[in-house]
Amino acid sequence: MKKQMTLCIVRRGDEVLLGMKKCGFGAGRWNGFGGKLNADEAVEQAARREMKEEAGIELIDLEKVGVIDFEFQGKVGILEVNIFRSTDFSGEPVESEEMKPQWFDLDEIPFAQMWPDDIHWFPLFLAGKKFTGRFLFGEGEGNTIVEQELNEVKVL
Ligand code: S76
Repeated sequence: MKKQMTLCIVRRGDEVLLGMKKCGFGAGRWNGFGGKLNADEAVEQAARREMKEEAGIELIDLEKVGVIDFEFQGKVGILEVNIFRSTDFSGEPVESEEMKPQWFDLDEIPFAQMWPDDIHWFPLFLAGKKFTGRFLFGEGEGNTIVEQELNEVKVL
């Protein structure tokens, strides 16, 4: 069974907005903003809601740019992460219970403190490409990629 998730990264000129995840899945890592879909919610609607809940901003534009399936050895199920890019929003990012937002220059993205898959697909994201992929993580803290596949696509 696939569980759909959203992940949104805001780009503003030569910077991206990431958040330090303070608790739960992926705590201690810089990440985009997102999460699970509510019942009867569309993926894009969930992406907007999560951005508002976790960073306090309302997205003006939103484009789906990637879909990556994640699996974890020893765990049942597939996380289908729908990745969005936004370049315009209203409000100012504020810290929430879950996330501490921070802008990063494109040449200072903290890959060592992010999910290990990010270093692979971020270049496609930053180049304005669309992509699909699959990553299998080993047992443990999600530090080891066991299998990976990543493809640039024309349409999603
Ligand atoms: O960039 C990522 N964000 C997540 O929430 C999970 N990667 C990832 N990989 C498991």
